[in-house]
Amino acid sequence: MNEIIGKFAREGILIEDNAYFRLKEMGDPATASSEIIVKIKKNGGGKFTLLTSEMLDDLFEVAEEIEDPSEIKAAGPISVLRERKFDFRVITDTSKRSYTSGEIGDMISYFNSRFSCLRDLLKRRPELKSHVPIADLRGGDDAVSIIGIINDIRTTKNNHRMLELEDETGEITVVVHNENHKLFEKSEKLVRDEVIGVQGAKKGRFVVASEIFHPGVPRIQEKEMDFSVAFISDVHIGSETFLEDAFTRFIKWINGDFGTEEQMNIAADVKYLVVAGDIVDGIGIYPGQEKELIIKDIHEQYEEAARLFGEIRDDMKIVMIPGNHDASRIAEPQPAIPEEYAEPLYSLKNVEFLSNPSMVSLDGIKTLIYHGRSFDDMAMSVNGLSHERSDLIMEELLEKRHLAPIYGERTPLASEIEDHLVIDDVPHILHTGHVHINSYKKYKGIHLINSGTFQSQTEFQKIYNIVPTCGQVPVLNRGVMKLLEFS
Ligand code: D5M
Ligand code: FE
Ligand code: ZN
Repeated sequence: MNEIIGKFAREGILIEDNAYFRLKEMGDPATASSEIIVKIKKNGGGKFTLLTSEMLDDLFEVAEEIEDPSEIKAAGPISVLRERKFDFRVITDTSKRSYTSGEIGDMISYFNSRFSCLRDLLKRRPELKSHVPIADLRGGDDAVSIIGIINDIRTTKNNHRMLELEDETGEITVVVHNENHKLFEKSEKLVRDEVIGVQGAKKGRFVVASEIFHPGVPRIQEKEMDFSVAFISDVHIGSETFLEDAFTRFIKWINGDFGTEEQMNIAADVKYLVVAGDIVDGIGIYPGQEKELIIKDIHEQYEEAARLFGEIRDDMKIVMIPGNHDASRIAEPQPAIPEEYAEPLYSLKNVEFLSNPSMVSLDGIKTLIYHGRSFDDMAMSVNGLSHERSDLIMEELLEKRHLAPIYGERTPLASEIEDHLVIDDVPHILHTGHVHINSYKKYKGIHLINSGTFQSQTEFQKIYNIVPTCGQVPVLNRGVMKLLEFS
């Protein structure tokens, strides 16, 4: 974006930060810059002018006051900006904050970070206010409460459940009796490495649980939206199973050139397009993948992605995170798609590249974006959870306040100094992909959205019996979920 600063600098105009950021959000910043320069010159701007945000406001007012329709046309980019004022903020992006030296010390600090964040949330519950360190538990205590991380889960021969719970002082075995039906059922959804609170009684070497607590989420106050957001993921450009025709129809729709009148009205209202990973198919992701690739070079895959995403109208803000097929580090949190692999994509000025996961504010709507790799582990570890019902998995992850609680299974997690996959801030929207099957649910006021795929069933998915839902795009239309079909 230095070209904008350069353009002004050549005219002797300096841009204040705020004005620069607003300019950057414009549909067509280059043309708008030219028009602003003309206006400043026309108003007799001196040799050195500082373009402030207030000056931009004044320039809009000038545009508003113009009566002659031909003049309104001339002020095109400015009036576009007036209609589309973006209030886009990045709340968390770990791209630059995420680092690890790979030492065992990091692992300890990683779990300490996870434990202390989640314990702070659990401590707010009245039942856990007086929790004690595990090492301080005495025999014969009637009622105790503890908070710990689950190291292991087993079922005994008599079908009771045993949890090994650890805090920074020690470890204890928690027993969940199968006669306590409700609690036993709840304990079926527990997974290794999550942080829970337990209320119970100390009996010998064990704590017999009477209640189990998750950090949990409160019901949130829903926020009004006067705009729409479209969600996609798992485009898999470069694969022979990428559904280019469906994707092209989707682009035509978002540009206002396709669909029924109602669908076109929705398209006109869409300000943001969120892309939750697997933009390209990548290379060497699974054995035998090259046989299914049409584009066998990662740079060329992103070049093709840039061609397609570049067709989207440029007053659409596109927010993009990587998935397990993209060229980022594979361990989560994954930094943004690296520019060195995706230069042509980076030349699109309306795309924001963020980490997986990331949290952004779209005009005040907090949106947590996560590709969803951990769903494989959740579906495998918990009875009743499956790829088809990723909405239920999202519910579970929100209650656990962690996007990928299980360490050391299929989801590679980087043991950072901090655990960036803890959900410390409750979002209005949780958007995921990866499973290639659309799902939607509103849970405690939070929109849980899985955006399916633009890839038809692969050989790999046939083996796992995964039947994708293709070319179906969820759109949050002023707070109401609409699923649009492009396949
Ligand atoms: O994931 C495509 C689909 O394949 C999605 O439904 C998840 C599933 N998948 C991917 N990897 C695994 C493993 N390792 N086990 C089980 N299921 C898996 P994609 O990331 O696009 O390849
Ligand atoms: Fe995918
Ligand atoms: Zn994936």
